[in-house]
Amino acid sequence: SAAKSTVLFTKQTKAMVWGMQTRAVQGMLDFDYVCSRDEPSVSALIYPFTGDHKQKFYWGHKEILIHESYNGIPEAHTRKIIKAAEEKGITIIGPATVGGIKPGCFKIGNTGGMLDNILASKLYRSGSVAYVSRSGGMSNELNNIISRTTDGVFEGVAIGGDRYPGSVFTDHVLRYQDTPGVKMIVVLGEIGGTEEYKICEAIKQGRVTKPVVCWCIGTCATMFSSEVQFGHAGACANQASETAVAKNKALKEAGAFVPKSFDELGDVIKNVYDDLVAKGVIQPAEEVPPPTVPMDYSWARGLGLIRKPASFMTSICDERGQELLYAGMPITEVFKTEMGLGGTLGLLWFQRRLPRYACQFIEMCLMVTADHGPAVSGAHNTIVCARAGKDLISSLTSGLLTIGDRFGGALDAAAKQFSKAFDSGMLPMEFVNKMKKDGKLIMGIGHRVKSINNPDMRVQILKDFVKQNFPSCQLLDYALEVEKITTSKKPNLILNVDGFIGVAFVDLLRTCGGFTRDEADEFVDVGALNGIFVLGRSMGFIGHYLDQKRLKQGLYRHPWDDISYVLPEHMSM
Ligand code: Q5B
Repeated sequence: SAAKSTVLFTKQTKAMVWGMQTRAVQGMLDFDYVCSRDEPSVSALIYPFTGDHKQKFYWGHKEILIHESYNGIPEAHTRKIIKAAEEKGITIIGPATVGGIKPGCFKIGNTGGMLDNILASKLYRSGSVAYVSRSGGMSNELNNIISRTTDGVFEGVAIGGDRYPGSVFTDHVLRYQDTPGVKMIVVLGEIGGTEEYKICEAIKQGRVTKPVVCWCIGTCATMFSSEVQFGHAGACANQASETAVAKNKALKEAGAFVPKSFDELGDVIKNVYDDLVAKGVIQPAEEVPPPTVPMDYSWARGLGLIRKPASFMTSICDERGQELLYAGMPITEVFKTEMGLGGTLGLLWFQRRLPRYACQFIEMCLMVTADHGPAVSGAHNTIVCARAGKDLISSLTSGLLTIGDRFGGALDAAAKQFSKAFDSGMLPMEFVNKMKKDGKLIMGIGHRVKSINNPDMRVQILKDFVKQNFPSCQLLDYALEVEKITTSKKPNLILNVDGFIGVAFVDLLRTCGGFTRDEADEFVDVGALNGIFVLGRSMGFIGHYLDQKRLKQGLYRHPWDDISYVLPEHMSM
């Protein structure tokens, strides 16, 4: 088999990450960034997929894309991989481990923990102490201990808890011995197996000359009357020599620095390090602060480290909890109280639970505005659009876009004009004359086909309801006085359906007890009332769309005999 390199990781080392490990990859890239690497260490994520995929990650403040590629090596091939690695002189770490880290160069996956830990343990730059442990979790503790007692970690590897790991303690201890930057070695062994005795041999034979600080965990096993299986597969003493106590004793006798307990490990590491500094073997480098990596937003927010004003405010509906809330009312309650569509609209548009008569009035408005035949501007547009082969939404919006001051969109303007005149104390006659003088139409007055001789029953139905149920309808009464004047001039200048709903809604908002005067005015100012016509008439437009499709009507073309062609005279033949 080929000779293995002593250098496992450099600043150019690249990784392919198995699985969709996005957090681990981001952790690796943040580490790369604080280490001032020129390039990210992850070149691809190996993940089953179909098609070309890219994943977005942060590189400092910037965003970068990393490829995903498909692969699927069955577990049965693992042994072949180990054999091939042996032949090619490749070191395998694991498989059951988080991996390893070389500060300033490269880290495998989640080794070293999150960025705060990496910064706290100064893993962004190289130190003089190399370690090898079995446990990945304990390797983080070693990062912490070594960073606090020495100039830091040179390299750390957790070989994993398997009974037969891809590489063993001595593989790494010997590598560290042969690596010039490593000045002392820390080994965290454990109960089970005999690997630590190979370190003893290497020390005794003079193969390892650098100071080795070593502790085997699991000394408490002797307190149990029977054998204890610790967390790792190999962590069980099958004979006396495999106990942690026996191995610690042998290591001490071989010349390793062995503390009395794990608690003393940091002190022993510090003593050995201080001695190396005193002898001039280690010259601690000047500290250079690492580049700043922006904090991950959700992490920092979770810890309460940052705050930011929301870019979006909402107050009518909350779907985040177990139950949907309409203006704070759970949807089950909305149904329990049988508030209907009017009540639901009250919650979502006005954030109020409206009185029953108000909910009924809203529903009646939606019913009377639902449709007024195919001839009106909006329905006509919807029909033409549907016959041009367009879909429901296009046909509906084509109709809705016709709604405006002249057709169906006069509710708010009527509410405003009538309120302003009424609130300023203008008499109905004065109001009509003023509008005439200013050359303005009175919004909510006039109809193409309805008149005093052909009354609009929709308006009559609403009028009866308002008169019977509203506590007061002063603005409606005022508008009816205006209507008397306008219809005396022309019979079609009636208070139309838009005008009626506009003024009656002002009465509702002002007198139902749920709104202050300012709130009532604000709803009119922001255009809430036209919404009633839009919502109601959507029912009709959708009906017309479905009707045209059902009747299989072809493309509409307006007949020539219904068009008056008035070309400029000088152009005519
Ligand atoms: N004159 C509605 O006009 C209509 C006057 C007026 C003072 C007025 C017109 C108007 C205001 C806007 C409005 C909602 C265009 C209507 C609706 C829903 C619908 C529709 C449906 C449905 C009708 C003739 C003479 C002229 C005018 C004068 C007219 N309106 N004066 N104030 N408001 N109203 N829109 O019949 O002296 O001869 O020059 O704009 O409220 O859209 O069913 O169809 O459910 O779908 O075309 O009900 O009134 O009258 O414009 O030829 O005017 O009356 O100044 O006077 P007409 P015009 P003069 S409801």
